[in-house]
Amino acid sequence: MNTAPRLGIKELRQSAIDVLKLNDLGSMTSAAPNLYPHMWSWDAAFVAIGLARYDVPRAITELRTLLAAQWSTGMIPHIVFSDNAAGYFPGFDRWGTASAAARPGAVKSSGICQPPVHAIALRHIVDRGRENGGRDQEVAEAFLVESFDGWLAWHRWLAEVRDPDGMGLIEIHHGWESGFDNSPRWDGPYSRIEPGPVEPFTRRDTLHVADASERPDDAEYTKYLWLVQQMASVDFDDRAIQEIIDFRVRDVFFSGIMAASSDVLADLGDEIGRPDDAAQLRSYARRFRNGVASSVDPETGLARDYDVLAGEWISTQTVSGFASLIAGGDPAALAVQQNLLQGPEWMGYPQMRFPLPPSTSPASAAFRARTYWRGPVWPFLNLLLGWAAKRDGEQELFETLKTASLHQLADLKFGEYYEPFTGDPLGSLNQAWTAAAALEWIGTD
Ligand code: 2M8
Repeated sequence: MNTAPRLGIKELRQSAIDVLKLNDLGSMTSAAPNLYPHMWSWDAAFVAIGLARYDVPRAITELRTLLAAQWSTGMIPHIVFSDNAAGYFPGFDRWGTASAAARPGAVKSSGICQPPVHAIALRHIVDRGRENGGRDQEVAEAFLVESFDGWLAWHRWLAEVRDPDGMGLIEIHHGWESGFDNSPRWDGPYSRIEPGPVEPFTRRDTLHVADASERPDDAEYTKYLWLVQQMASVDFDDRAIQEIIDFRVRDVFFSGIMAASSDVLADLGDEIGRPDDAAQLRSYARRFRNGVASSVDPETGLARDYDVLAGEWISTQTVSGFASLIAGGDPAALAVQQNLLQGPEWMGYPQMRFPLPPSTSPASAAFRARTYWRGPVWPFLNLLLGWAAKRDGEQELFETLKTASLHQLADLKFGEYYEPFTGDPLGSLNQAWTAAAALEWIGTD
């Protein structure tokens, strides 16, 4: 049953396509027109999912551009810089990756990564290609064969370098790697950082939002830049970074994505006759699913990050606590999380404008309704949760997320994030992955 609101769907679809076109820089899509004038790794994957709904070859170009930035280690960098150097801080020069040995010389990129949602995007491209048939199918299947080794190297790097002890939890070295930049998840680890001298800087992000208090503050930015300087001091050699960096956290949401994505890539590997690689990817999927499961707090039912330097679990009420729903696994454990997610502290919180997960529970003291990763609702995350619900046969949760998302996005603003109680779009408008999420919701039954 399609419970999507009928009115305005055509207009929403066209507006979403217009937003992706507005952000189209040729062979990459900027994450947002002004605030983020470059390509971001996990944004690109969601953008590709949206593009695949109306232009399979263009979706392929998006992932191909990202993969061309892959480091020789296997790492996929979190920013691939466009030529618009002036628009964003920190830009390529400030990152200090120019002399990093593993960076492909022709492509300017940052030196950290983001969650590996890419195999999921590749799956969508192949599926859309097959549905359309003809030339779309041909190019999608050819791209799968062409790019498989790149994605495999990416997953191997994560498994070997970022989880060297096989805990099933990926270690990150910067809040930016999580994608949840200033989430309360990272308040503890950041509170213990005492930055050394940081070169002077002028931020640009605050120029592009209506209210600067929605963004992280200057003290937070100083720490973000300090970590970048620490990494640059060892030329972004990842193993050396682990020895010196002031931020070492095992990120449970990243790990949940790693589990889900490894399974997807394994299936794709099987389809192109790579059974050994598929078996290895399935073992990664099991390892990270178990890692996520082992982090669940028996008292709250939420999955937790682990602060390596402090030697303690991080207990916050953020949406990352639902990492098990992304990772998949034991149906009984998933049922607990599904109920929690739809319950009164999350989607069912009484004042919610739409029944969608806020990034931090309004029941938590850390909740801030308008501040970035501290409370607002993020449309791309809802799409990811919906995808996982569908995978696991949770049709009711899927329909709830879909209907609410389509209502939320009917404002045609494509906000980066939304105020949970008023439904106001916040951050950047015309955010690319929000438009992509709209296209994908419209396309799925
Ligand atoms: C935000 O992060 C960037 C840094 O990577 C920033 O604030 O400058 C996050 O929301 C991140 O998850 C996202 O990928 C990026 C681009 O949309 O913006």
